[in-house]
Amino acid sequence: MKMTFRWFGEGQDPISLKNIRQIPGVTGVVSSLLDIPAGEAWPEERIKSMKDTITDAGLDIHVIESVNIHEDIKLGAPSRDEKITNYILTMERLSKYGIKCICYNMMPVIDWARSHLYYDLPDGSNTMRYEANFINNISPEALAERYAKESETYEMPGWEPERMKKINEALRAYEGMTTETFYTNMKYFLDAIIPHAEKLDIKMAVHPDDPPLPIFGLPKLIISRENICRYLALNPSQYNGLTLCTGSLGAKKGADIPAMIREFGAEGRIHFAHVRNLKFENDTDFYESAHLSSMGSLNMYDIMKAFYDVKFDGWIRPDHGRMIWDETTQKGRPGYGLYDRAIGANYLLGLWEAIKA
Ligand SMILES: [Mn+2]
Repeated sequence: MKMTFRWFGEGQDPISLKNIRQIPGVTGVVSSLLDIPAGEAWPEERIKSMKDTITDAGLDIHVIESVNIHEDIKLGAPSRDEKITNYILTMERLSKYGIKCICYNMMPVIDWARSHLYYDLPDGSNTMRYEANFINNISPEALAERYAKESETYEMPGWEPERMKKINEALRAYEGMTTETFYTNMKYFLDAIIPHAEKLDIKMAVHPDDPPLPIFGLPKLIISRENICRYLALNPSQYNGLTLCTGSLGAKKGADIPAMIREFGAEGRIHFAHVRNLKFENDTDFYESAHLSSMGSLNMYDIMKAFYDVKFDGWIRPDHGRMIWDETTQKGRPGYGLYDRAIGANYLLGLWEAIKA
C-alpha cells in the first residue's frame, strides 16, 4: 500500500506540495491537468512540467485522477473513435513519465453530486452533505449555479460553468438510452484502450458513480458489487480494474465494502483506493464525516484489514475531509482541505501499522 494525497495541480490547488510533503507517510500525490477538456490529447510538455513540479517537491506521481471520458464515448456517437485515439495518445505520453494508473469514471453528464458543500457540524467544522430530497427537487442548472456560488475560488471538476450551460442538451442525449446500450458503449471503449494499457503497463481504474443513486433520470452503472462484476467482465484483463472508493460505494446503505475489497482485491482488480468515512442521517441522507470509525457509519478497521488481507499493493489516498481549523474556501476546494485529510491519512497508516504488527 502506497499512501498518496490528491493535489489538483499548479494554480488549481491552494494547498502547497511543501505542505503535502510534510504529512508523515505520504510519499506521492495523485494529480491531473484539469484545464484540458475531455476528448483532447494531453500535451507532452504539460505532462513533463507537472511531473517535474511534483518530483522537485520531493514527491512522486504514479496515478492520474482523472483522465476524463468524453460524452461521445459514453453515448457511442460516431465521433467517439477520434476521442478514443486521443485518449490512447494521452496514455502513451503519460507512460513516458512513469504513470502506472489512470482513474476515470463512466458517470453520464455530471460527476459527483451533493446538496451541500459546506454543511455545518456541531463541532464547528463543515463538510459535504447529500440530502436526497434536496437533489430530487432541484434542477441541474440550479444545482450548478449553487456550486458556482458556494465554491467561489475554483471551478468544481465536473461542474464547470461552461459545461453546465449545455447541460439540458447533454441530458437530452441520454433520453431513451438503455442500460444495455451503455454497457455496449463501455465495452467498445475498453476493448480499444485495454490492449494499449497492457503494453504501456498502465492500470485503468474506473471510479464508482458518486453517489450510487439515480440522479436527474440518468443511467447509473457502477454502483454495486453486481454492476462492478459486470463492468470488469466486459474486458477480462487485469488492466481493466477499479478505484475502490469506500465513500461512493458506501453511500448505498448496507453495501458490504470489506467483502468487495476481498473479492475484487483477490482477483487483482483493485489498483487504486479512496478511503473515507461517511455518516448516515437516515436511509438516504449522509454527510462526510472524519475518517475515524466512531465518527461515521463505516468500520475503517474492517476496510483496512480487508486491503491488508488481499495484499493490496496499489495506491491509496484519504478522501474528502471536513474543513477544520479555520480553513475557508480560499484554503481548499470543498472536501479537499489540508488538515482533516492529513489526519485521515495518518489514521489509515496507523490502522495499517497495527494490522501489520
Ligand atoms: Mn472517490
